[in-house]
Amino acid sequence: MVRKLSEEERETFLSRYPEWKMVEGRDAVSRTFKFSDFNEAWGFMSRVALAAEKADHHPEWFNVYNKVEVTLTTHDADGLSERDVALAGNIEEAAK
Ligand code: HBI
Repeated sequence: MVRKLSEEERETFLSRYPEWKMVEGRDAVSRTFKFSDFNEAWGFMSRVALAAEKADHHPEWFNVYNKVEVTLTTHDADGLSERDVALAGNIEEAAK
C-alpha cells in the first residue's frame, strides 16, 4: 500500500512544478498542455503512455485536438503519492 504525500511533500511538489494545480474537491493535481496541433499532442500522449506503463502508474487525461488535460492521483492511496510526483516529472520531460 503506497502512502499519501505529507503536507511538506505536497508543498515541495507544487513549488517544483508550479503549472500543476490541486483539483477542487479531490486529492489530485492537474495541468493542461497545449500543442501546435493534434499530431504534437498525440506524440506527447504516446511518450506519456510509455512512461506510465513503465511505472505502472497511469494518468487520467482528456484530449481534444491540440489540448491535453492531465490529472494525477493514486487510486491505491486514495490521493497524491510519490508515484504522482515521479510521473509528473516524466510528463514534464515528455512535453519538452
Ligand atoms: N495508476 N493513477 C494510478 N493509480 C494507481 O493506484 C494505479 C495506477 N496504475 C496501475 C495500478 N495502480 C496497479 O498497480 C494496481 O491497479 C494493481
